[in-house]
Amino acid sequence: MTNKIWKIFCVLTFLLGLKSSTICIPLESDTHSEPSQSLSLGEATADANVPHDSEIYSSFKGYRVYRLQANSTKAFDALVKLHDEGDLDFWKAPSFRGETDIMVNGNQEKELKDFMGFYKIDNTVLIDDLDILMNGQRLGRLKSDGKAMSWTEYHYMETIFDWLDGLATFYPELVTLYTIGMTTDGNPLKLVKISVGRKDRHKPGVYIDALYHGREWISASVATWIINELVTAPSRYSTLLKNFDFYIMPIMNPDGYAHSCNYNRLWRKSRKASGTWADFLGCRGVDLNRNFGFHFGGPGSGTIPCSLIYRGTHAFSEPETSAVRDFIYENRNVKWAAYFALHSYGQKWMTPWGFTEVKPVDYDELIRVARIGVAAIESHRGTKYDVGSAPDVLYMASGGSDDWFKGAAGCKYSYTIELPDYGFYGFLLPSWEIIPSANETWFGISTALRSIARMRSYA
Ligand code: 0X9
Ligand code: ZN
Repeated sequence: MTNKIWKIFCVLTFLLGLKSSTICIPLESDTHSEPSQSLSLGEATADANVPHDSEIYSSFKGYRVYRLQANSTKAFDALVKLHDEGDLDFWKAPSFRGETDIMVNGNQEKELKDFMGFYKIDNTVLIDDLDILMNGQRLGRLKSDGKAMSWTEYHYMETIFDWLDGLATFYPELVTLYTIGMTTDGNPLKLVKISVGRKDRHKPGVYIDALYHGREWISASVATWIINELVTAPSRYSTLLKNFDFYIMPIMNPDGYAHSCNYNRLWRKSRKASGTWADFLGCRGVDLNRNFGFHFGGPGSGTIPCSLIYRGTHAFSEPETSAVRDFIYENRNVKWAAYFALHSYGQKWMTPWGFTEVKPVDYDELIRVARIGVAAIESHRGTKYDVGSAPDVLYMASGGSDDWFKGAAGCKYSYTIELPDYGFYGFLLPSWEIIPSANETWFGISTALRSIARMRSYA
């Protein structure tokens, strides 16, 4: 689509009242403030397998991330309104406590500064030059760069999937690999089961998944680290493996991850076209963590395809989420003991419910176990986490996987973990942080699981 046609659409949608602000969303609107280089990419990205190069990879030159601290209700309410207008990419949405992180380009920066001045909002520049930070983190030039799996760098999904295939071949007693579905772009949804003992017996299940959101790279690295630990050193985890079977899905959103690797590092949603006017604006994908079928459509989920938190047309409308639902249904003889959704960033260990401020009846028990996990993480190298329900420590959001695992799949200990960092790098956590983050996270989860196993209260 040319720039001109894009502008006409932009004006039309504005006149139709589809956007409330004068800042029109650029194409590839997942970032809500996409640099102009990406304008031609709206339709060109259907094939996620095209290798990236510097000409088509979105540049974030002149982009900054601000950290804001609203000190009054008036300022906080204004921030929420700004967030809901959807024109700026809030890396961290306004929460009742804590900070708000917002990414802006040169033009938006002035408006944001006026806004912060007007509402007397304390602020600092968190990331001064996004482009420099991002350039240091580019993956290799080709989608399959032939690299071996490691945790000293981030990897393309092809490397991760090849490694999973290899695990299934080399450890057939321990590892079963499932492809539970295919994405719109034709990528596999791979899930690993790690189990000791008789194959015809089902132990209570622990389900861990990651990378719902394309830009949250650290989550897939942590999930693969956990797989590697369990498979290559099972004797270290004999108590856990005696009590539980592990089901781990390191890349829930392969299409979004590919897009983040190849085109736009800050892509969040999946990549399916909606078949509506929004496709002409280059808006694609669904927020997979708004598409699950437990209180689908409630607060904190978007109705417009251009929204960063677009929930899709109906619950489980997406191949990624319906594949998980079907897998859980097909394995209804498994009692799900615990669920951990790995996201980033912000260092939070969150409980359901996400769709309401009302707490589940067993909230205190969920918090007790979460505190055990968080204490273990902190004991490792001092990393601090917040504990609480999603609305209490972050924001309300409906249609999340954690709510569905608890509310529909009957999994008592259901959590979403926002991995590091706290915000100096945001989504762009450097690769030298992978191993320390993975180590401490797994120490936290495994310690929490030992407590769950001792209680036997998941049944
Ligand atoms: O908004 C989300 O999906 C998660 N945060 S993120 O920054 N990684 O996008 C939090 C989800 C918490 N769970 C629910 N609200 N159900
Ligand atoms: Zn996320």
